[in-house]
Amino acid sequence: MDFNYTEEQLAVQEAAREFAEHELLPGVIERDEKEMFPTEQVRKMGEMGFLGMMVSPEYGGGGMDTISYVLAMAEISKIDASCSVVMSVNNSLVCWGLEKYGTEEQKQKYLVPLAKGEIIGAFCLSEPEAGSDATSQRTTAEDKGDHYLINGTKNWITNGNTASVHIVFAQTDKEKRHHGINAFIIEKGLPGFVVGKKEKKLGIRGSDTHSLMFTDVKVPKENRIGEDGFGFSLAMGVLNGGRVGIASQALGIAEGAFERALKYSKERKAFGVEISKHQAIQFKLTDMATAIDASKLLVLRAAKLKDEGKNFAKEGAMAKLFASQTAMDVTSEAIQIHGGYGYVQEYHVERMYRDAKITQIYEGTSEIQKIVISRELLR
Ligand code: COS
Repeated sequence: MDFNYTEEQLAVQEAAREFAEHELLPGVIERDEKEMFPTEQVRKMGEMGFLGMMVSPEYGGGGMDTISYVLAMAEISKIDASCSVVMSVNNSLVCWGLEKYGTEEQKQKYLVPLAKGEIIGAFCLSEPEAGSDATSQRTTAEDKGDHYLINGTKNWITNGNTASVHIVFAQTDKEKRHHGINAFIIEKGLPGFVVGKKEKKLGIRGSDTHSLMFTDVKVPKENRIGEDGFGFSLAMGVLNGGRVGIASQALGIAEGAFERALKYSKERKAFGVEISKHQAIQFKLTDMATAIDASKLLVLRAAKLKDEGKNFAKEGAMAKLFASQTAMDVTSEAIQIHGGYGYVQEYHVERMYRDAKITQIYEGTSEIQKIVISRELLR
């Protein structure tokens, strides 16, 4: 494996770092506290090309590889995971699937503005009773000839209120189980489509998470993605890629907390010396840095396999499983190193600790990643 980044990858990483430090850091504490969606920041991310990084330039995207994407994701996540989740969903779960499986009309109408960041998208798979058990979709899509009628409820939808375009999964033929599931492009504002309550969350509090209700929502047939019954395959394929993005988000959160802890340990004095001179702190920093490097290698391996068009489901799941645990461990230790200061807002690490937790839950819990990995191992 080549560990050298290309000039272009380094330039993307640098641009993301600068952007995060100058545009995302100011106000990040307030946005978290007040649960404010980062409207202006997301608009700028769109202008910078961060919302459609891997989409071909033909459809308004940056035409970049997955390595560039994960490097940028990590940089944005170092500062503000509420912004990087918007980026992750738009790039991995919405744009990628539309580009790969959408019709030319769907791409022109939806992918182009999504890739340019003029609008943002949402991925609506989870339901009140179907999170990990994603084949048990209760939302129905009744085939009415030239259109489908959608009925049901979706839960914990990132970008739920802000998105203009929702990729919604629904069961058309229950007899066929997951082979009867379809994916639809549903525009916000269609009659019968209601955005439910905004969730109050432990972390990523700037992001906009809602339940969505569909009552007899009429969706034209041309808004189905792929052949009849292709929806579940689409969801699984898209989530494989999404998990690499979330792994890089977890990596970035861990890196951000580590950088702050390292800096603080060289400034703060206790017992007459900087705390970095104490072996108790040195060992913590060592464990944090080692786990971060291991996470980075797993993330880059998965990204590289994806770029090479090889199967990366197991490697992506491993990256997410390990990097999300690393984010939990490193943010916790970063607080410990900061002591009392770590427990209060202005040192940032308490927010990172809260933000880290979701990386073990969304786009497949750690337990689901273990299912994906073990099935591949035992295949
Ligand atoms: N990549 C590609 N295809 C996959 C896959 C993966 N990682 N995991 C499962 N599949 C396919 C299987 O090959 C099978 O297809 P076929 O019947 O055509 O062979 C289909 O999906 C169903 O799989 P299976 O029969 O194993 O179903 P199970 O219900 O036992 O398990 C899991 C499916 C648990 C893997 C699936 O429901 C899952 O990934 N759940 C988590 C969903 C998730 O991430 N939710 C978060 C929502 S977005 S925030």
